[in-house]
Amino acid sequence: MTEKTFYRDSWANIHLNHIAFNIQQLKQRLSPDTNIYAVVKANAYGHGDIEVAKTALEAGAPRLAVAILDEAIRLRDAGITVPILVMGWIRPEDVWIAAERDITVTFFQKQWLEQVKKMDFSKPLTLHMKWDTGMGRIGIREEAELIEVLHNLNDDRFKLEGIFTHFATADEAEIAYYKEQQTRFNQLFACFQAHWTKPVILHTGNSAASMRFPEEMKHFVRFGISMYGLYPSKVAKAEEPIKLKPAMSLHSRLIHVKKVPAQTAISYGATYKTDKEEWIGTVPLGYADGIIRKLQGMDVLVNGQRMPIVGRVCMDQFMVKLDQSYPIGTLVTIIGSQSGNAIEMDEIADYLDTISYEVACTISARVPRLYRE
Ligand code: PMH
Repeated sequence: MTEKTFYRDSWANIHLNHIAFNIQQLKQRLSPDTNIYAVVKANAYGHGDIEVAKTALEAGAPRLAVAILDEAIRLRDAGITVPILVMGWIRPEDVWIAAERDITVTFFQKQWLEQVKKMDFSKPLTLHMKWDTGMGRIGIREEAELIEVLHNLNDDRFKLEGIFTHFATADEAEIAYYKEQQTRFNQLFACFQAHWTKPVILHTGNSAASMRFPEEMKHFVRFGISMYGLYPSKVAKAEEPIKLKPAMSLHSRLIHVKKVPAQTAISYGATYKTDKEEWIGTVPLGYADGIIRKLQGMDVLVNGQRMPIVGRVCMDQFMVKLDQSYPIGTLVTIIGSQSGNAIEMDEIADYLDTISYEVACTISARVPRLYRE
């Protein structure tokens, strides 16, 4: 794989072989009748959409899913020809390009179908219908709504290929609400079958549902976070239904090291003052790279040991309190392992009171991704 040249000492390693490994783990857990949509939205959760998509396809996930139309078009432009599902809402006036590029789109509104029927496009439009069984985000909720929408599928250009729903709590210890969503899906499906005879493919599960309840999955699952080697929740991590290998690590190097006396202020606002004489290192990563300001106080690894970020994180740099002098160029690991010590993305997520999904997506485009096989 060719890599773009870059001129900075900060980068993310993306282990594509780990992505392939994670897909294989899930495949072994699923019934052979259940296939995988590799979810590569948001630049593959920050990992690089095209590289991850190609790896996932080679590893045996035959289809891709994204959130928005532009993401699907990017994959088509990269020469990817497999089915791609846009899971979010698209504007009726944009369906022509979805049809043109053979991109599957999601629908759930009667009004949307009415508008699309008036649009000027000739190629077939492949559709997946979204049901809101309890997520409360997008989708058909009621049987009457479903029947009305089915009546509006009277256009020769429409091809209803699939139906899907999304679980709100499949990663939690308490599974009653997950079960309710299953029940609601089955009720809507019974209604659907009474009004529609052609075959459709069904997909319900995300990472959590597919690894925790594999026998309940339908024709496909939509595999996102765990394809990247991260568990969807602490509950899923403790249960460990499949083994995962994190695909992303984040590294930089010390670009400046200095010994400062007690009472020396570090960074904007002078919020940190040294207690005594201290070694301070400067790392060329900042909030513009996704090292957000709230990470002040979080540890990074230097020489295999934990050292805290001190003072406010700047746009392009942060400072770290070192235990001794280190040469310029010393490796700093923000996410990943060094000489047996590790800082997982989950630990950063906990520190920020968020989830690993958000940490991964926040690593900005300015950080080069290096693809490792
Ligand atoms: N399907 C849909 C419709 C989704 O929105 C997502 C993730 C997935 C599948 C994959 O889920 P997983 O990553 O847990 O496997 N969507 C989001 C979201 O909207 N916010 O966080 C994750």
